[in-house]
Order: sequence, then C-alpha cells, then structure tokens
Amino acid sequence: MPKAKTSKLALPKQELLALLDQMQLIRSFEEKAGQMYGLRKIGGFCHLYTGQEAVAVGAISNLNLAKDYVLTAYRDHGHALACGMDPSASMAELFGKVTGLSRGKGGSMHFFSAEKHMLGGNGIVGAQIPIATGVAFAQAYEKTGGVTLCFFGDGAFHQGALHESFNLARIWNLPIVYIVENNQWGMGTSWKKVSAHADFSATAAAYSMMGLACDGMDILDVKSTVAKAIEEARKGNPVFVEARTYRYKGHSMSDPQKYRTRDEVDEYRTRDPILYLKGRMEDEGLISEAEWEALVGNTELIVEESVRFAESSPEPAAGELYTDILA
Ligand SMILES: Cc1ncc(C[n+]2csc(CCOP(=O)(O)OP(=O)(O)O)c2C)c(N)n1
Ligand SMILES: [Mg+2]
Repeated sequence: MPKAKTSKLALPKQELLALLDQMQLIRSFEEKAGQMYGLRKIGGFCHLYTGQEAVAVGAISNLNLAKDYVLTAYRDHGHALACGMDPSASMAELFGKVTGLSRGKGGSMHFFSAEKHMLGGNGIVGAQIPIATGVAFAQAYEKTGGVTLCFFGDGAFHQGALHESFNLARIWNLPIVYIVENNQWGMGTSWKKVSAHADFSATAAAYSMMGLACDGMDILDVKSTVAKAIEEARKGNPVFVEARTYRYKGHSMSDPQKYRTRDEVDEYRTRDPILYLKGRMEDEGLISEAEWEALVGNTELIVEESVRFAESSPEPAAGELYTDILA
C-alpha cells in the first residue's frame, strides 16, 4: 500500500539529502552487521533496526545534542548512528573489541556515548523509561533548556514503570518526549493481542499529556510530529508520540519468524522509508540517479571501513575483565 503523495516537500534539498544519507548509513550498517553475525564475527544478542530507520533519524534530527539527550532500548544501532556516533567504534563494539563504543563490553544492546548524549541502549524492556525521566528531571532542575527523547517498543508500553514515569513527568512538568516505536511485534507477540487500546497515543490523555501519532515509515511525518512534541516539551509539557513502523528482520538473530507471513513483511517493504523519501525527492527533481548512487556508494565505504577497523582492533586485555563494569 504505497502512501499517497501529499504536499510539496517542506525542507531544503541539502537537509533532505542528509536525512536520506543517515537512513541509508543505518541500512548498510545493519545489513553488514547481519552478515558479520552469520560469519560469527559478532556474538551474543543482536537486534537489527532495518525498516525503522525513519523513526530514529526523523526524531533525532530535531535535537540539539549539545544539551538534549537520547535513550533507547536494545535495538539501538540506528539511534546511535543518528546521534552521530562513529560507525567504526559501533562495529567494533559489536565485535567485542577494545576500540568499541563501550570498550567492547556492552555489545549490541549497550551502545553508549556520554559525549554524544546517547545514554544507551538497555536490555531490560522498558528500563530506559524511568532512567530517561530522571535525565529530564535533571535537565529541568538544572534549567539547561534541554529535552530528552526516550524511545521504546510496543512491548514496553504495558510496563508499570512506563505509567509511573508518565505520571511523574506530568506532575513535575518534565521536558521529555516519549516515543513508542510500534513495529507491530514484541518478539513474537502482536501488539494487538496484548494492548487494551488500539491507539497508543490516545492514552496520553490519562496523564493530561499531549498525545501525537505519526507514520513511522514517512520520515517527514516523523520529523514534523516530533518537532512539535519537542517544542511543547521545552516548555515543560511532556509529550507521548506513537510512530507506527515495522521491522524487516527477525526480533533478534535467532528468530525463525513463525508468527508472521512473508506477505506481511513484503507489504511493508513496498513502503520502505528510504525508497519513499528518495521517490518523493525524485518527483520534485531533488535527487538524480547519479547523486543516489554516490550516496549509497559512500555509505558502503564507511561501513566497509568500520569492518576493517573492527577486525584489526584488539580484544580487551584479560586484566580488564573487572574494569568499567558495575558489579
Ligand atoms: C523486563 C523484560 N522482560 C522480558 C524481556 C525479554 N524480551 C526481550 S525483547 C522483548 C520484546 C520487546 O518488544 P518491543 O518492546 O516491542 O521491542 P522491539 O523488539 O519490537 O523493538 C522481550 C519480551 C526483557 N528483555 N526484559
Ligand atoms: Mg515491537
């Protein structure tokens, strides 16, 4: 079901190209990570973000990461790259190398950068929600003018910690935007089977919060919706945004995907967020085939280089086993 093309693109060409470029970098990175997992260069848990690129890139493109913060769940590679974290250090983290973002000790689920204001990556479903609420509390308390974007999945929506956090965010007027990436599935369970409400964003009303919904396959809709949410949040009004999206790959690398049909996946692929933006730009003469090929070629070079870097980096030394960890 291709999306109906609406109004003219509201952003300048360079900005659109940058969004397309970031989404394509995430796509290339994730495809390479999948291959490297197959070759056993990467071990442990690994959850790919393919299909959801428009959500992280569209939302995070609105931030000023000098003062704003991002927190997310374990499907975190896309958010990290959208925050400007280094693809080579990201790949090295997946490889468990000392040059990785978390010195090779965090792995796929624990990408983190204090410098880039990306505070993880969290393997416990919903755990980042109260943590992000605390970050927003600090921003308000210290009057930094910053906001926090807190991403989580549809599977986290029913966690008690989310509802406690929403309540606190409202009564303390915290500068936070909660974004549920409703990719339709929590592991192998349809969100429809476990949700009492068919419209997540409507539940914001229960906390006197603004609730917004956007098409997570359309980066322009994500970007403008989250921009509006951030504007509210900076005034001390927390906002809850639902982005309807879809993950193309299995939940993690060991998922036989028996719970969904190939047709369902193929249907969403016809609305691919990257091809959608590219198509809209082509319609308005804002990208040529040569520009597109150059963009794809460049992201592939960056990703190839990230693999070279990860392969050639050393493992953490055995004596480092107990450093930089909390136990
Ligand atoms: C507290 C907790 N319960 C259960 C799990 C096991 N688990 C890992 S991912 C997941 C599904 C989460 O789905 P969703 O929030 O929709 O995120 P998605 O994988 O779709 O990005 C579950 C139940 C966990 N990691 N933490
Ligand atoms: Mg989900």
